[in-house]
Amino acid sequence: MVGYAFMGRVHSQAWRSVGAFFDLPVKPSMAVLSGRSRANTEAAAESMGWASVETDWKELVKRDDVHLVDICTPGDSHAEIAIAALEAGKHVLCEKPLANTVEEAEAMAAAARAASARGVRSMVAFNYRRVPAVALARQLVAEGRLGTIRHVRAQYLQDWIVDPDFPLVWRLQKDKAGSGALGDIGAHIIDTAQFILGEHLTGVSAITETFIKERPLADASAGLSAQGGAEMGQVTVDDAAIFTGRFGGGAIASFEATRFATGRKNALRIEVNGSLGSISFDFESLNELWFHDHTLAAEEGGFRRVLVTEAGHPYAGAWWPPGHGLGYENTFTHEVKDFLEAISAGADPTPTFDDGLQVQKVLDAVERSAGDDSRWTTV
Ligand code: 4PW
Repeated sequence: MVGYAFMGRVHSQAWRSVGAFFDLPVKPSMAVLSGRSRANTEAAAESMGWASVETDWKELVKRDDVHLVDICTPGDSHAEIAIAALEAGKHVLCEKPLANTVEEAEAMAAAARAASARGVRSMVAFNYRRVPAVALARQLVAEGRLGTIRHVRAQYLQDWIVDPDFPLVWRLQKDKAGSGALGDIGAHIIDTAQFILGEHLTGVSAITETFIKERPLADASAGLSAQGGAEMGQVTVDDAAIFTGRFGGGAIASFEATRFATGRKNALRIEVNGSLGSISFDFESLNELWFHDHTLAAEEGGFRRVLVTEAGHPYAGAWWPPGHGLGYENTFTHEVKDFLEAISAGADPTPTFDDGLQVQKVLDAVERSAGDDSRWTTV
């Protein structure tokens, strides 16, 4: 694994626990963690269960005991690490968004296609696909239970940078993160919506906004919290992005990604309306999927709560008895489980780097539209 901050911690938890809950064809062994500071990387490796450390990811990629590289760094290093790892014959799991630009994502997808022909697999870490309720929503759509899809309403709402004194962490710097709320959390709702529908967005019209243009430089940061100093720096990404879009199958959609929705912590919400019914999901209640079956008599209709914790629900049976529920970390465990199974089966896992590239193209279309008075922009 490369990187040991927030994503590194949650991916480590997934690698540690996956073999205890799923009957796997191969057993992962956590060989080496890479980070720039030896002392910090050693401390992280010790607490998270990695057997050794490297201070240069290029050394990690060369090692014979490394068969899979998990990239948990900011977006500015994804392309270089992923392409080097794939060329060295290592399977690659890469955090989202796949890259900071479409050009980088194209190079990564090309490397992934070439590697796939040699049996080397890659996957982009859109973890919310692996929430049991989201996987169930996709099943219901695929089974036709919602009929023809007319509307998608997707939001990803957070509030962790509302305070103007919150420091300029890497997620607020274009050269590190590519974009702001758009790429960090908007990418998730784009992927989740496309996953549930099994279709792609074909065009968008967008606005973006940066509410706080300058912030204190960050002295230290961990996960989504940080301390700042007295010196100020420019915010170079969007704080919020809103866009409308159209899906290949004709559904129309609205998307909203913001870190300024006070009171909303990690509210990834999606509602889909079809001719035969609707589903509604909110990550802040991740064990629930709300389902309205429009084929019922009007007197019996209405949204009902499906508690997605039954053994027959996607992923849920491997964990706890019905009603005991899962959390954020479990979605990453499901991700690595599916990745290991695909490697073992000799198949490309999803989402592929081509899927990551397609999301990157949507992000790019959103930015182009927002920069051109919300002009309708083809993906
Ligand atoms: O990928 C996203 C992150 O970058 C996460 O799912 C949530 O938003 C938590 O942190 C950020």
